[in-house]
Amino acid sequence: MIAVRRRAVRVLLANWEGGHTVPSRRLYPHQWSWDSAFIAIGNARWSPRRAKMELQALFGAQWRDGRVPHIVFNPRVPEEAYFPGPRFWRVRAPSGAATSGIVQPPVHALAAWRVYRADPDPVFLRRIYPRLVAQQEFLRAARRGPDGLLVIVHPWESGMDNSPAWDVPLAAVEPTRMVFIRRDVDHVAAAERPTDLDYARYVALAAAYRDTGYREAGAFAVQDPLFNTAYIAAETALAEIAAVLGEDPVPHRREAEEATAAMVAHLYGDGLFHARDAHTGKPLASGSAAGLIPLLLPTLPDAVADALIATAVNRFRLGLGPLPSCAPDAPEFDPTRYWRGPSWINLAWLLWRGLRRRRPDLAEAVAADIIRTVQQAGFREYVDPFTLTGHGCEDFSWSAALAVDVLAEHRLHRVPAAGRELAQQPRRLTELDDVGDHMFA
Ligand code: 2M8
Repeated sequence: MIAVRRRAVRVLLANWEGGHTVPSRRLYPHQWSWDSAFIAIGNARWSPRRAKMELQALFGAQWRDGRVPHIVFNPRVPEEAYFPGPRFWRVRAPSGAATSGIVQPPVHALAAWRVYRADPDPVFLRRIYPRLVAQQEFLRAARRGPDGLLVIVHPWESGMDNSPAWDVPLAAVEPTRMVFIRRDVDHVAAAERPTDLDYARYVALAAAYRDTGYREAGAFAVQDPLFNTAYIAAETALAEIAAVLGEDPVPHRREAEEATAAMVAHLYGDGLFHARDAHTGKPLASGSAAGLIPLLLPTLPDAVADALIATAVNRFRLGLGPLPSCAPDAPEFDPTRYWRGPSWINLAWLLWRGLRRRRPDLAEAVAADIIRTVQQAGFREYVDPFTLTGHGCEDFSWSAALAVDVLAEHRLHRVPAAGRELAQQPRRLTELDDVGDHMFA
């Protein structure tokens, strides 16, 4: 276990850019929004200082309207290193940083709250709170429909880019005629990534949104259960943060309750939450694991939670192996292609958090699978849920960070006594010593 934690911290150190962490040195050489939240959650366990810097760097590129862009570009990285880069997005944050103009699931308040819990620093909390509130206000102002649900305008905003849930709405998007060079397939086998046709549609959608000044949804407008859950979990975390800061937590709690009720009313059916096409009002039934993530919500009705758990066990094989990103019985399931079946540690982590209160036994199984995955495959971007063979890039930051978080929680009651004593001894790790981080805190 200690070896896993050390290896994970080494990945995080190697991907550290001095103020933020890249998801992967070659495939994703800039700062990504929800990656940074997951990275901060893991870093809080060994270097709260880096965890705070990570979130502060991201929110340093927040736009005036409150949006937190999904990529903050590193000016030292050449344009050709990643597509679509700054020349495509053509926009800068007030800080001067080149950014993208779309967003990702707002898991940052949850991250900030966990960072504070690991290192109760009121100055950090006081600084970040208004920024987190502004992030939520942007989503309410720009993305909320009359039914109370948030809309995403690009598959990249879901974080689960080529999820089978997007197949139908994406098919309605006219692929771009622009000539572009994909950089992702220089680093990862094309068979594990979205197709060229998917990419031509992603680019068309992003360009169309850009051309409205990043204001008007185009052909793709969907209500995603994961994105909406992240938003509600953020309100729940903001209520905790507000209470510490002497602000009023009640509006955050009320918002979380109302938005949960809206999700149940509009996105729930047959034991799983489903995305919905905001243009047509039609559900996008897909077997995506995004539909299980609402288990995170504290005011989810018990009957709904029980049904989700039954689905997780029966359709997603929970307890038998790592969580697939798509139910293996769905016709679109592909165990090695990106978000269409492989197991991703961030989804497993969210489910782990969601199961802890209701089904600690299953939560324990999910946590054990996360650790088994990284022990067997290393910190790969995703793994085949049946064979645990690693796919996508290596040394992927959130796989390392979230494994550190899971281990931190499990360590004291899972690691045998001798291991525990060892863990409490100071260790020499010179890269860490000089910055005051604490490997085994
Ligand atoms: C993937 O998405 C980017 C586009 O944002 C890409 O494929 O180039 C997704 O897995 C996304 O969830 C993740 O945040 C990003 C960086 O890890 O990579």
